[in-house]
Amino acid sequence: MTPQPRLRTLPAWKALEAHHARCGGEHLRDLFAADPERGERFAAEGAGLYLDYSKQRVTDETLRLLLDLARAVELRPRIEAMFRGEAINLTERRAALHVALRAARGQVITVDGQDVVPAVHAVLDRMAAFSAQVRDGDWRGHDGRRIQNVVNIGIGGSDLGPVMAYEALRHYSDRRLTMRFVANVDGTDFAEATRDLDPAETLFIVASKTFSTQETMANAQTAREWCLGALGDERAVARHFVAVSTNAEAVAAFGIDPANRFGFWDWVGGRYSMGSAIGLSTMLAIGEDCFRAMLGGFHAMDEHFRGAPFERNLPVLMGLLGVWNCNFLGARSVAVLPYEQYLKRFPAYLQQLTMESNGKRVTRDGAVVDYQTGPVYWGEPGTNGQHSFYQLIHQGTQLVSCDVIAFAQALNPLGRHHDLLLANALAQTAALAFGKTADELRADGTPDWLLPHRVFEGNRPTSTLLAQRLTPAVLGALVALYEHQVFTQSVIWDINPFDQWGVELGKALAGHILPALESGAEPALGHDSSTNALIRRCRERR
Ligand code: G6Q
Repeated sequence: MTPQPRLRTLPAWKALEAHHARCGGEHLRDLFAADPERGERFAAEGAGLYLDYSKQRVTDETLRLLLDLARAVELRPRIEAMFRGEAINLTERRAALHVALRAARGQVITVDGQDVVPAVHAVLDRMAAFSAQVRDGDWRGHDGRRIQNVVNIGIGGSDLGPVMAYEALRHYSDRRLTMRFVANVDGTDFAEATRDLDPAETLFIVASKTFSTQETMANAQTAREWCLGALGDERAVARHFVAVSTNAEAVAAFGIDPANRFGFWDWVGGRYSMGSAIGLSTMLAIGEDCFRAMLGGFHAMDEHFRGAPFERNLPVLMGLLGVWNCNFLGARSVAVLPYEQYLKRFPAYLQQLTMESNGKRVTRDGAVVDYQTGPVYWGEPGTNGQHSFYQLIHQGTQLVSCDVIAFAQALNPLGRHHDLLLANALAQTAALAFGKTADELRADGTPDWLLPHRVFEGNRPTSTLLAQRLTPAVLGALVALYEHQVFTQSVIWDINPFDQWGVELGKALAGHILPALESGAEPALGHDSSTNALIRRCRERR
């Protein structure tokens, strides 16, 4: 029998539908007017983060029904199954145990009967020793010169986390090291990342779980040639290349000393791996203590997610509010708006975390869903976005929900800059919620003909995440918050957030197109007529 999706048949879901039909249109203006305490009541705190969700379009009743839904889909036991290391990634038959990467020494987490925490800490200790050597100048290049540059080569989960974390924690980084990141197979990425670097002073980290990813292998090979071309000795590879990978054989075949491989495990998904050895570039930049503080932040949020009652549980609340926005209010996208320049790559990082995880159309047992799943995530740091796409969020025809992220303290206090920044962040959430009515505009002297253009409907939902300042621990907590929000939503939508079959087809097709592009002769082009014509055109113009 063809499996059927269950979600919409659940009484808890039907209750939400009925509730939405009754009061889904209520305006935030009225909700705030009716409850002077709303701004303080609709808030929760955990792991150093304060979440204000009072500007979400929910009432106490909505929250109660959403929490009923969380119980109906058995969220609590599903969280436990993840933390216990069960093989919850069903299609790949493995655990999804990123929480073990930040478990405290001595904590016991077993996979297939084996405690994985000692191995996690053994790798962390090796990373720490290596990072200290490089940062202290004890790890030298082939000709004895100090390493000044570190280039991380990796893509997807082996790039986005490391780049984001480096940018986010740059304030804490050792400025003597130049950090670069190469991901794209487009040669420009490598060329621009290395054009001003001296190979004798450059260390490459080849970060690839499988050590077989086409882009990463192409870039690693180019790096090898670039390095050996200058240093002229195969033995230089041992001083200028280290690997982060689960694939020991392929690392050795590349010529990297097995002693310079930092391993991790198949129960760490790429987009959940920034706390593993994939974070080696992060540790090189910020040092062991800051890296461990970041893991501490992750861990604090893990504990909060596992232990806090759902009504005060940040990832659960954000997950449920996201479901409400997406499935009931019709918001198909979420804008992530960090009012913190150091978080400029955070939206890009979140895009992979959220969309590769929850961009799925079938349930865990293969039924085609009859409801929306993961929304589109996008964003830019404030205030820049205000001068660009905020127009659509305020006055466009589609509903976008926003996550505004802000910090009470600046890392670079400069005159009034931080107050200006914060004032903008808070003003935007108020403007999005309350808008500006025709009456208010008239009272301000707006002429009638201009009113339709100047009216802000408001009622645009936002969540505000506030922390004291952007520290390594706060970054860890923030990332873990989104990881667990994604998990919460995947449980509601009954999908597997830990696989990514949707990236396979394009990879396979590229493998077929490459020979056609590279061959000189006109081959029997076995593709569709559009692809054939494009191949021919590219070849003619090479
Ligand atoms: C993430 C994905 C994917 C992966 C890259 C790189 O969850 O699995 O983005 O991280 O394809 O893979 P490798 O690390 O194996 O090179």
